[in-house]
Amino acid sequence: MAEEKIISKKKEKEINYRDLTTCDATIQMLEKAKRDGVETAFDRAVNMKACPIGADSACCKHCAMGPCRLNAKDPYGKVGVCGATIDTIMARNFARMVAAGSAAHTDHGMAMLDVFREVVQGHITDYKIKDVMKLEEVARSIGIETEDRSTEDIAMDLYKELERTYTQVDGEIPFAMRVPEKTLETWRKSGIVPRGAMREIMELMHRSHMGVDQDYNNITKQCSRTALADGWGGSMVATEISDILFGTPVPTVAEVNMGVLKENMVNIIVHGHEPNLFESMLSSVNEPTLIEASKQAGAKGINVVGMCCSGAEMLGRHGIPHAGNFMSTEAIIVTGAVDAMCVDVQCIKQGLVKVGECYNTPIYTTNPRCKIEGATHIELHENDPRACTDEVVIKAISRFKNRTHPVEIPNITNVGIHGFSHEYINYMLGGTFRASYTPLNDNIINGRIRGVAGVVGCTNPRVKQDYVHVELVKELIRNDVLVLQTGCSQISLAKAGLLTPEAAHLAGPGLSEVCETVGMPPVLGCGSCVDNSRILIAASAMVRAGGLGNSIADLPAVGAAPEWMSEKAICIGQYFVASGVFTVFGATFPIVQDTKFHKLLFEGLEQQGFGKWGFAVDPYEMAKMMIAHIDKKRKALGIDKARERVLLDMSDRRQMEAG
Ligand code: NFS
Ligand code: SF4
Repeated sequence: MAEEKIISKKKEKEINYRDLTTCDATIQMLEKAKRDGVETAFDRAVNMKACPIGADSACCKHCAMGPCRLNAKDPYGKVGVCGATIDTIMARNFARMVAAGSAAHTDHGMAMLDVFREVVQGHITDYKIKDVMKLEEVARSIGIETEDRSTEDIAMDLYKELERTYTQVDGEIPFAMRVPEKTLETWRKSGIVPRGAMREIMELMHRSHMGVDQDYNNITKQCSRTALADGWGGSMVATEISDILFGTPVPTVAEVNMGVLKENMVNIIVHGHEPNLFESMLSSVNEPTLIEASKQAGAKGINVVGMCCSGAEMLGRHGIPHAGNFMSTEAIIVTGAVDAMCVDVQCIKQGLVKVGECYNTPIYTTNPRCKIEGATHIELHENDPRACTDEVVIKAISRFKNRTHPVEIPNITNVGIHGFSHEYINYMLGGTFRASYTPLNDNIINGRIRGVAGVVGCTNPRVKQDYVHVELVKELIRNDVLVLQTGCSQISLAKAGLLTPEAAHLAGPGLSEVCETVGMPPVLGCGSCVDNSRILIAASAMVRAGGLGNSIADLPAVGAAPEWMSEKAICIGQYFVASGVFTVFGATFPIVQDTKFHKLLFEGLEQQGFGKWGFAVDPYEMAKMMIAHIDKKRKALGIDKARERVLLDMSDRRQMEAG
């Protein structure tokens, strides 16, 4: 599979950046970087031949008798020194990715929960409970009494309950109560309802150690359990607590792309994942004395913009502009206009520091978990977050005053609507008085909407940036599939202008009719990667609303991460699959085809009542697979005929209108 790459890698150093990305702003900056003699991940990807054995996951270095390299062309021709088969080796490698991905999301969620506890106990005063209604809803959803109780009492109970998501030794995590019954039953039968994330990750690390679990079936079970501890655990807690502390997103008009930088302002980028840094930065840049200081320095003011998932969350919560996704983080520094890049955790390329040095843009790390050699560390302490973010602003102002490099900002911005929380989708489709998912289900049952797809995840320099995301989503909506988005993928589509109600004309007749009636875009931006949990909640709500089967696996719903690169993405994929969703990945898949482990992930899991994995590099092939799956589910539900009728009806009507 490693050979099936979208970009043909050239031996010679001459790179045409148009082959590597469809983002015009990024191309402009990469070309400038080339003139300036500056290198980015795009250049390094061309010059770094991916190890083919590693790409197939046919290499094990879990002990010093190895590393052992098996041959993907003859997968059963050889075993490791300890006797491990290709299936064991691949399953263990896969397990380690799931464990790392789950750890990243759950550690993020736990950090949010720490902040929440300290806020509730009054030790942190810079953050507050902003959304009491959401607090009560989340509390009720896991059986906490809210009637006639103080916000503090409810919040403390919620804290104690949610702490179990991480620390619980035995029993089911609290949000298991949100899982549709039949889905939960499938998990229970397989013994994969997560206990606490710490326990699941620990056990998965243990079992994938040399000489422990050497049955790929059994390893896969613990992969599912650990991944579910992320999706229905760590990530879901991160989303819900962030909403409670900082507000539940509602549709908000916002700008994306590099044009959101302003030459005459102090530009600060916040990049990473945890909203507490960004919230504090917002407070700092609105501080009158700091604004005044920026003016003293000759700027028109302070301009804060987001990147990656930090930014994706701020789009829907506050309408803060977003400068670009993962593969644009180095390129944007090339503008020379970035006076500070402030980061916390995850998806932060070490290469940023070097590019920053070339353009006199300092990178500020703020989280004790993430320091980078050559970056300046200014730690954010939640009991006094402004100390950190004020200092970054002051330093940025001084960098503005002493800008040494000519500034070139690509003059491109794209306006779109972001912030479709599952609460809002409910409200939007159901109306004020009967908020529910029933109208969505009705439109699926009557065939106007063929099905629902979650298209999410990273960008990756091994595929043409944004291209697969955009083409896939266009193809899906053209076929009446409603698309929900998060993370870097959402930014790809926002740049392509599809997060607007006007994009409804690109949708098929059924979906466009629904979009026009409701006034919504055919592509709904739901937030950051942890906000994939919103998609899980929406899927559960669809099951509960009725008419589309009894489990998530029955829904005409699919998922995709077409340009994935991170271990977090693999974990997300596994929790979608374990939740019952057919999930297609692009770029590359770290498993050898025609092996037993491959068969299990791509077929076997579905037979056990879960979803399954899919893989395709080409966006059109990917769309075809996803639509075929949706149609299969429609058929099983007996609603395939309704769609034919509605489409016939529509073409009649159009003919009548034309005539
Ligand atoms: Ni998700 Fe967010 Fe982007 Fe990928 Fe990275 S920022 S958590 S991992 S690259 S979508
Ligand atoms: Fe080789 Fe087995 Fe050691 Fe892996 S665990 S490196 S397959 S001997």
